Amino acid sequence: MISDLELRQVSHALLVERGVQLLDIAELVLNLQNKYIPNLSVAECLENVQAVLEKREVQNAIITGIELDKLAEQDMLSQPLREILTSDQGLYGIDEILGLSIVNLYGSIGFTNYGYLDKTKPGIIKRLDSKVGQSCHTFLDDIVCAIAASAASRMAHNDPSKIAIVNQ
Ligand SMILES: [Ca+2]
Repeated sequence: MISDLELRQVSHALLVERGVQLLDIAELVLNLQNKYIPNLSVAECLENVQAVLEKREVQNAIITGIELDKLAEQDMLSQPLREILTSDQGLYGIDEILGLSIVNLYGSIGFTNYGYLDKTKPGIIKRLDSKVGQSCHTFLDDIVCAIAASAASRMAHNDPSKIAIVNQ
């Protein structure tokens, strides 16, 4: 069986390989929370992102989603899935469900943030969403939104004084 350490390293390396740095995700968290939490630092956001990435469920979602994105890019999926993924069809929805499987681990606050990031597409999400060449990020954009939303939720749950304001 793959060890915890190996799975963590592989999932992290996959994010980096696909152009996502943990700092990019931390900046999404900062963007979500800095209007509610005064003096929030990017370091605190990064710490929460790293904690989310420690979970095996999150690592499994990362390696599964990114693998499908890569297979779509390499033309190695059968139809109609290949076409659905390369054109990022809005009605597919399984990419969002995979993201939700991450958000689910962190309580209800994460859902609002997940929806907000998916709709507004700030920072790295926008970059992933703009198609460059043959790149396919159908799953990755939702995974990144979900990690950021989960990190924000984790932060709020760890400090109950922040729950009410974040939930507004
Ligand atoms: Ca997507």
